[in-house]
Amino acid sequence: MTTASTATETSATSGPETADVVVVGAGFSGLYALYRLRKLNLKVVCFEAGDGVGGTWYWNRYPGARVDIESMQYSYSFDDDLQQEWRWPEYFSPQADLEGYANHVADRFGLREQIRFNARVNRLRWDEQAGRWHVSTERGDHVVARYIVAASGALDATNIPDFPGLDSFRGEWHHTSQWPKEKVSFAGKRVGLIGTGSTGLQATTEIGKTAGHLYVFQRTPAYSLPANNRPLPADYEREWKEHYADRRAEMSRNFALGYLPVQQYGSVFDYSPEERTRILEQAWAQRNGLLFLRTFTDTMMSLEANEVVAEFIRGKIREIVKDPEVAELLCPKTYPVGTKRICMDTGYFETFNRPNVTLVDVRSNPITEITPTGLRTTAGEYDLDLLILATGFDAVTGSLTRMNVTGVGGTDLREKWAERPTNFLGFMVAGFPNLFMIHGPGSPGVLAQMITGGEWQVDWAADVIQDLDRNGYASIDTTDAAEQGWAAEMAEMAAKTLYQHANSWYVGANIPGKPRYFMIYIGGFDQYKRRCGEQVSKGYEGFVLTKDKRRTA
Ligand code: N01
Repeated sequence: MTTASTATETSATSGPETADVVVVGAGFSGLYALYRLRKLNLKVVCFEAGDGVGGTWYWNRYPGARVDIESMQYSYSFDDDLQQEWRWPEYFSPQADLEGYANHVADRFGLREQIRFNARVNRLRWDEQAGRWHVSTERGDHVVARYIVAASGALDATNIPDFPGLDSFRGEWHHTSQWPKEKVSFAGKRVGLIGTGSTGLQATTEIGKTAGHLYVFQRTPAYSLPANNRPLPADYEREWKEHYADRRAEMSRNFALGYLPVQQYGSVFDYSPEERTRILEQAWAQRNGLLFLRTFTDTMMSLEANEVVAEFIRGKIREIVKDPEVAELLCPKTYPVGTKRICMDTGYFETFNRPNVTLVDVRSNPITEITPTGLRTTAGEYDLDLLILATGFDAVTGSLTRMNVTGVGGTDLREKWAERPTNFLGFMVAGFPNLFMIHGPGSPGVLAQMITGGEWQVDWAADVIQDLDRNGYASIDTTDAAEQGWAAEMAEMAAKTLYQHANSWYVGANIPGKPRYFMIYIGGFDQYKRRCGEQVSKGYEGFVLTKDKRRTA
């Protein structure tokens, strides 16, 4: 631990409202942060851009939006009464049920009164002299706080590609993550949908059922597995509830914070081609989505092993899709399976057997412009009444860099991260004291089950805040050296995996000009927790703690 002793006088408090902590975002992590920090008797204010709670599950209300982790797991663990009383109707919940759950939690724990809704944070400024953060919102709030917990979301900052002519489109258009609350009708309409990631697949499947005609503009095909979603049987729910404590404990100890009671079969190459196919067929039929990738131990470690699994999935696509040309276009061939977030679907490939659905290859014939009446590619023109952008997010860093954050010496976070989003332990950025990121770059965030991961990160930040207060420290920062060490540790682990072989949002490749860098800590949540714990137990090694002069004088 390094300690410094700089002036930490308080700014005049007669001006803006003051708080101990400002939480940015009332998604699942933000709600838990409110709950947890309030227990420390801190004054906490939460700013939320939307008019309701739920974060991702508030914004992404497009048709077909559904989680890809079982709801018995993808839910809060902090309160046993909550997890015993809440009932999930299906294995994988639709958006409405997740938003309903977030609202229930906000009401049950009385969190709503501390949340300022319709208040998008558009400025975070560190005042070095006072040792305080100034937080401003688009609607004019100004709060001065000691700490920030940025629970602003890893998949929050919308990516709207710079399509020429988008503003000229005379029909209705929506990005899937800013979907209107009012029902959008597709009946009798010519609908265009750009993007075939997890969102595009789910939306296509649902919209294809009712659209007059649906054109799906695909640049890169996705690997997708059957979700095998269905109503949650009562005995399954009962069994989970009886064993919740043990299962949560088991989940908290593993790589992805998931409950993974499935057999792994060793290397793909331990088996003959016939045996592999038999094992994969069984997994395809029985394993819910993501567990399929765990069938063999080397799928995510060896290109050759990965290709066996990838080709099995292509075989399934060719079986399902009747038109062989369309099937071939839907087969992903340019990146290993699992190196972009694997999708889960309920009839996506079957959708392309419908007469009212057309797949358009915009890899060979790129989109050139949006016109007042539709969309033009280098090969043709499509008349549309409704256009949907399922074009993803400026992931992991976007929600932070778009907030206009300045730290010590007025350093702008965007400039600091121009080459790569350096930080220490995925929690803190050097020169931006007292700002804790949740699910930010450098953390396992999106590669683990995010509700439980968020709970753990919030707990860590809350424990640190408590520790600082107890020991008379005013601020915590980290150092460039610590950041470099963490970056090297992350890069070394990422280099051993296949993730570098895909142009994914994990590496920022989906945003023009974004530095290409594997932003996620890939060592697993179990190892991540150990590493964070080690740094604290070694006396906050890698951090700089500054004494509160008023308390030591
Ligand atoms: O976004 P994406 P998403 N011209 O970035 C295409 C989570 N999630 O919202 O691949 C044409 O994956 C782009 O093409 P390409 C999950 O973690 C979870 O679908 O860049 N196309 C791609 O096809 C997921 O990974 C759930 O060539 C353009 C698509 O748009 C993450 O959110 C559900 C284009 C974007 O795909 C993001 O998923 C939904 C252009 N200019 C989301 N620009 C579940 O829990 C982009 N594209 C199930």
